[in-house]
Amino acid sequence: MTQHTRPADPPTPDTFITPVDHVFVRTHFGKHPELEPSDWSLTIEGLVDRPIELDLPTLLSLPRTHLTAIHECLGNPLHPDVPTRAVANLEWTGVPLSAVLDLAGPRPEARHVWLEGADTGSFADEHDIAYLKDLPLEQARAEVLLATTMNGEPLLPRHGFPVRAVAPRMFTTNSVKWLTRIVLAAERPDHLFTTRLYTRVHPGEATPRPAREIDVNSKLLTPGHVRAGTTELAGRAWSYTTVATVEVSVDEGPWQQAVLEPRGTHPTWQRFALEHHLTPGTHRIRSRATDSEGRVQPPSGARNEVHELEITAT
Ligand SMILES: Nc1nc2c(c(=O)[nH]1)N[C@H]1C(S)=C(S)[C@@H](COP(=O)(O)O)O[C@H]1N2
Ligand SMILES: [Mo]
Repeated sequence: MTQHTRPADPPTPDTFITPVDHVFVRTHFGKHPELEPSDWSLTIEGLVDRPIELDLPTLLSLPRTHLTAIHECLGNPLHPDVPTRAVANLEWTGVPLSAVLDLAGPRPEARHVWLEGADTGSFADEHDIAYLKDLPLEQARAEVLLATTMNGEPLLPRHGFPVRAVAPRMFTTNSVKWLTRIVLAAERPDHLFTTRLYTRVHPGEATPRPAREIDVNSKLLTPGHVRAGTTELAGRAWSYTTVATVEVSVDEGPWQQAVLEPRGTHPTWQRFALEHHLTPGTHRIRSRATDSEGRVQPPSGARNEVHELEITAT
C-alpha cells in the first residue's frame, strides 16, 4: 500500500478539524484515478427493484447532510496488529446512502451492500482487482454518506473525487473512494479486501470478523520539545462509542486522570490534557483511553496499545 509521507497529525492538540493538507492518504494500487465529473456515474444493481445509473447532477440534487467524524486507517492489512495511529477528524457533506438505495428499491432478500471504487490494480499478489468493500445493509442504511466535500471543499482527487463513501465510526478502509458501483446482495462478496484481508480475530473468539468498528484509542500530540516546569500533556482520544476517561502516565509513574472534553452528537475525537510538572531532561509519556463500554487500550501487542511518546523538556 502506498503510504504517502503527508503528516497525519493536526498542527496542535487544540485542532479539532484536521486541515486537508494534514490528512493521510491511502491507495492500495499506488495511483489514484482522475475522474471527470461529466464521465462519472454510480450504478446501483443486484437485488433491487429498479437498477439505476445516477449522474453527478442527479446525485447532487438529492438532500445532503453534514457529518463530523473520526477518520482512522486500520494500518497495513498484512500487519493488522501494528499500531500506526493514522488518524484525522473531518467534516463531510453528502447524500445519505439510504436515499440512493431507496431510489433503486432493495428487495427483501438483500442483506449486504457492496461498495466498489473505480480504481483497479494489484495488491498482495492479486492482479486486476477492484477496491471492493461491503457492509450489512441495515448498518449501511443507518450511517453511510456518499460524500462530495471534505472540510467544506470538493473532495480532492486523492481523497475520492467526485464521490466517496464515508462509513462513520468504522475503520476508513470501509469508506470507498471514487465510488462508482453499489451492489445489493444476499451474501458478502468473497474478495481480497472483504474476506481475505481486513478481518480480525477478536480476543476470546475463533472466527475472524471484518474490520469495521474502530477500537478505543488515543494519541499524544504534545510536541517533542517543551519547556521544563508546569506543562500540558495533551492529545486526542476516540472510539466506536464515546470515550469516558483518559489517563496519562509520566516516566512509569501512576496513571493520572486527564481532563477530557465531552463528545457531541457526532462521532468525533475528544481532546484530553493533563497538567504536569516536568523536570529538565527526557520523559516518557503514555496515554490510555477507556470508552463508555469499558473497553481499555491494552498495554502492548495491539494496534491500539497504549500510546507512548518521548519528549524533552529544557
Ligand atoms: N477506492 C478506494 N477506496 C479506498 C482505498 C483504496 O485504496 N481505494 N483505501 C481505503 C483505506 S485502507 C483507507 S485508510 C482510506 C483512506 O482515505 P483517505 O486517503 O481519504 O485518507 O480509504 C479507503 N478507501
Ligand atoms: Mo487504511
